[in-house]
Parts: sequence; C-alpha cells; structure tokens
Amino acid sequence: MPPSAMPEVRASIVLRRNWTGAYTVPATGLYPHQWSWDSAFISIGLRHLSPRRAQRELDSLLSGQWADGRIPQIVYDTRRDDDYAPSAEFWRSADQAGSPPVPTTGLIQPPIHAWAVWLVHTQDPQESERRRFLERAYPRLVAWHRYLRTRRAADTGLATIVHPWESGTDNSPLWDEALAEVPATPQSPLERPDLRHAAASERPSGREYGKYFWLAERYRDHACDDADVDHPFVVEDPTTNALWARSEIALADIAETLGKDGAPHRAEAGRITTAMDMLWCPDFGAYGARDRRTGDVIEKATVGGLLPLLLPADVLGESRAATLVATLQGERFLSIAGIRPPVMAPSYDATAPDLDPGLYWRGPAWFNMTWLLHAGLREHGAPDVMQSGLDEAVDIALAEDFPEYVNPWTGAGHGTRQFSWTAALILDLLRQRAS
Ligand code: 9WN
Repeated sequence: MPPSAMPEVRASIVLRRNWTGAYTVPATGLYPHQWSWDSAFISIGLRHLSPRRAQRELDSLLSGQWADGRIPQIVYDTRRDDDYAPSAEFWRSADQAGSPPVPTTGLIQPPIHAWAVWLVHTQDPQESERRRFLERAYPRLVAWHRYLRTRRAADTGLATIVHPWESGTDNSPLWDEALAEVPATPQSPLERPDLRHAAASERPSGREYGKYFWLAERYRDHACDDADVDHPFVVEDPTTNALWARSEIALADIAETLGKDGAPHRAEAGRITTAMDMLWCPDFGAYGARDRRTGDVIEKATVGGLLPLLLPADVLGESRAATLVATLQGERFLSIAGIRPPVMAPSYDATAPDLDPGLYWRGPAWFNMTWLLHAGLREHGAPDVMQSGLDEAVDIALAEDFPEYVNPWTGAGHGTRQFSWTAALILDLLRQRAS
C-alpha cells in the first residue's frame, strides 16, 4: 500500500493483520501473544472500527485474570511458545494457586484497563448495554484494583512493581540503581527470540536480560507471592500509579452508570494522588520513582513522571498541573536548547548525559506516551502545547509503517513495524482531530 493511502485505512489494515480472532497481538513477529496494557491501548483505537471487537479484546484479556485479581502482563498463545521468551513453559502458570485456565505470566503491567473499558463503552453505549459489557467488566476491574491496593500498595499506599517489565517501560534508567545488585545469572538458558525481529542495538542488553530472567525466576519460584519480603526489586513507579489513579476515576464513572456508588473510587483516586507526593522531585518539576527497599526517591525525569497530568485539576491541584505542563514544554522534553526541538517528547530527560534517542525506553519517543500526554494536556485545557508535534507524529507513523518507537529528533523509526498500539492510537488521534 503506498504511503499516501488513506491514513485510517492503513491503520485499520495493521489492526486487522494483527487480530487473532479474539485479541490483537502487539506485533506478529516480535510479540506473538496478548499483552496487557497493549490490549487496553489497542481497544481505544479499535472502538472506532468496531466497538464490539474492542470489547472482545478486553474481555479476552480479562479471561486471563487470576483469582487474586491480578491481570497478567501476557496471556500466551501456546502455539507460538518458541517465538517469545520467557515462554508459557517458563512460567508454568498452571502450577500456581489461583491461576486462570489460560497460560499467563505471573507479572502485571500498568493498570489502564478501567479507563479503556470506559472509553470503549462511551463509543457506543447502546451496543455496550446490549452486551452487558460494563456489568461483566466492573467486578473484574474492582478485583484488579483491590489486588493493587492489598497486595502491592501495603503501607505507603503506592503500588509497587516487582520487575521492570511490570512498568511497561522495561529498561528505563529509573530502574538502574534498583537492578544493580540483582544477579544476571538465571538458571534457565537466556533465549533471545526478540533479536530475530529487532536489532540488538535497539533492545535491552544481554546483561539486562540476564537480570530480567533472574528476577522473573525468583518471583515465579516464590509462588508469585507479593508478600516475599526479600524480593530484591520493589519499586514505586510513576506510570503505574498515575494510571491506577486515572483508572479509579473511570471506575467511578462505570459504577455510576451501573447505578452504583462511584464515591469510593473517586476517593481512592485522591488518595493515590496524594500518596504520589512522595515521588515529587521539585528540582525538575516531575515525579520520580521510589525504591521501596531503601526508601530512596529515584530522581530522574522520564515521560512516565509527567503522567499525573492525566488527573483532573481538582484531584492533582492546579499548580502541580501547571508545573508538569511547564516541565513538558521545557528543556528536558520539548524545547531543547540549541537544536531542533523534538517532534514527540523523548522517554527520558533530554539533558541527561546517558540519553540514547534510539535505545528502547532510554530516550526514544513512544506513541502510547504521546497519546497519554496529549490526553493530559486536553484535561488541563492546554491541547495546543503538542499540536504541531502531533500532526508530525501522524506523518512519521505513516512514513515509518507504524513503528514501535522513534527517534524524537529525526523521526527515524525503531523496533518492530506495524506495531498495533501505534496504529490504534494514531487512529484515535485522527478521529479526535476530525471531531
Ligand atoms: C516485555 C509488548 C510489550 C510492551 C512493553 C514494551 C515491550 C516486552 C519486551 O513490549 O516489553 O513486556 O519483550 O520487551 O516495553 O511496554 O507492552 O508490546
């Protein structure tokens, strides 16, 4: 298909190609299973093509929910078990108490699901009502948030991640210190089928992968039990907590639509947002992360640290929101002194000496983060801050065949192509522009 073909048609072809009949794989080669937050982003675009297919996407993910409420990072397609590592065979989820009938990982990903369910519902409320979509999803989403609160949030009230994969921003510099003492010597062989589909220079290193496997093994071999006090990686992540708070607001909207009380969910959103104050870094005006084991705040500016912008002013506070908008517009993200400003916000502080604009979550721009920032700016009445960049982002996505991520300065595509959430969220941005 020539690049000039209708953008929406091209995005929908990617989504059709990656659709399995029940859900959409992030990419047919590199990521051949169902991923948790990918499916949520994908459903946000799919709702414009078929609200029913978007519902199916989310229903399918929720069928992988564990008895304790966790929604797993990956629901496996065992026919493709040799094509991604760690595999279903590695996790052996059937051996764990409370696991679902389908094979999954024991880890999680950021909780954007309730918000996605709400956006899919609002696209066609009648179709949603006819199929009792909210009735089915609500108790599962409540159980998911209860898992975060009771198993992950404990005393500080902020949800922790127990593995970098859980953040969705796998090799972000935020995790470097907390990973320093984690051994890079897993027992299982370190397989890298990912390198068949993406250049090694664009993926986490062998040493990082060694640590990822070691941590995953440790979590698996401790029964995926979050009460393991000696687990060596326990971190409060800004992306996870901002999306949890935003999803509590969506859960309130869902509850009220079902004739239930939304107030407890709104109160929970406020509580999480207040707890996030512990992560605030006044030196650069954004949220960092916190190592729960040492209590140290990890003071690095990343795109995830701007995501509390998704919370309304009456929850976040107007001055905090204004500071985040200024940080986004400033030298660390959108107006780097002396060089052409980036088209999309880099995933990591552009003034940091170790920024790498082509390496995964250590600098490149991602379309899901761009979409989230845009939603945050709209929430605070500042949609123009990124408008010209957004137009260019759409052009880049089309020119580069829906890349996984891009160099924010040159627009060069990286990672895999025909990446589902890039196609889905470009589709959503095009519809927003048209409305
Ligand atoms: C591990 C699927 C996933 C995304 C993550 C992204 C990448 C996996 C990997 O791909 O992570 O989950 O193998 O690198 O970092 O955000 O959900 O698209």
